[in-house]
Amino acid sequence: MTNIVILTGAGISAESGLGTFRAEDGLWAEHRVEDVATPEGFVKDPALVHRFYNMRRSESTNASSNAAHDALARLEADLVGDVTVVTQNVDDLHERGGSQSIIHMHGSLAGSLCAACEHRWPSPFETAPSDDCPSCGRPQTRPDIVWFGEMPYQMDRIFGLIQEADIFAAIGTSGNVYPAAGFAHEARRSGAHTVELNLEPSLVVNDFVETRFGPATETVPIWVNELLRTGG
Ligand code: BJW
Repeated sequence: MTNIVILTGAGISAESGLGTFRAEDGLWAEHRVEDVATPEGFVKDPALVHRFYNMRRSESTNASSNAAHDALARLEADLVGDVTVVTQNVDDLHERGGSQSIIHMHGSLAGSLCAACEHRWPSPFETAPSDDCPSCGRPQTRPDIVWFGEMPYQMDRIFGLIQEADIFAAIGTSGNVYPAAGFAHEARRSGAHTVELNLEPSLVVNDFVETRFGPATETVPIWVNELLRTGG
C-alpha cells in the first residue's frame, strides 16, 4: 500500500488553455490581485469580482482535461494504495479527468457562498452582486473561492494526509502562496519522498528530493507510468 498526496496548481491546467496567475501574460497581468482575490476587493467592487469569476467559469467550462489530469486519475484507479489530489485550482478539470479523491483547498468555481450567513450552494453559470442567498435572502452572493487572508479549506485533513504520505508530489505550482507552499517541507519532515513536476523550479524547490522539469502533459504521464510499473 502506497499513500500518495499530489498538490496541483495552475500549471497543470495551462495546457488546457487556462491561464496561470503569475506568468507575464497570466491572469494577474490584467487584474490587480487586491481587486479580485481579497475580501476587501469584493467589498469595494463586487460587480468587478463577479465579472472576473464569470469569465473564469466560462473559460473553465469550455476547457477539457489534459493528459496530466487524465494520468492522475489513472494513477488513482490502478495503484495499490491511496492517491489524493489536493488542488489549489478552482476549475473542475481533475473531476473531468476522472479523479475521485480531490480536495479543493482554494474553493471552486462551481460554488456560491453567502457573505452574510455562509450558506453554500451550486453556482449558476453567471452570478451578480444582486443575487439573493437562497437561505437568508440577502443579496450578498460571492464565489466560493478562498481569497488572501482567508483560511483555505480542509487544512486539518490535508495535514493529516501529508503526515501519512509515502510520496508527496507538487505539480505546476510556483510556491508563492502559503500554506500550500509549505506542504513539501512538512511532507519531507514526516518522511515522504518529495517530487516536484514543473515547467521551471518553484520558489520552494529545495524542499524536493526529486525534480522533473517540462510541460505537465509530458512529465506527469511518464511519472505515473513509472509509479504504476514499480508499484510506487
Ligand atoms: C507549468 C506549466 C505547464 C506553467 N506544465 N507547469 C506564511 C504562512 C502562511 C500564510 C502566509 C505566509 N505568508 C503570507 C501568508 C498569507 C497568504 C500568502 O501566502 N501570501 C503570499 C503572497 C506570501 N496566504 C493566504 O492568505 C492564504 N490563507 C492563509 O494563509 O490562511 C491562514 C490565515 C488566515 C487569516 C489570517 C492569517 C492567516 C489564502 C491563500 C488564497 C490564495 N487564493 C488564490 C486566488 C483564488 C483562487 C482563484 O482565483 O483561482 O489562489 S491566489 C492564487 O495563487 C490562486 C492559486 O491557487 C494560488 C497559487 O498559484 P499557482 O497555482 O502556484 O499558480 P502560479 O501562476 O503562481 O504558478 C504556476 C506554475 O505553473 C509556475 O510554477 C509555472 O512554472 C508552472 N507551469 N505552465 C507544468 N505546462
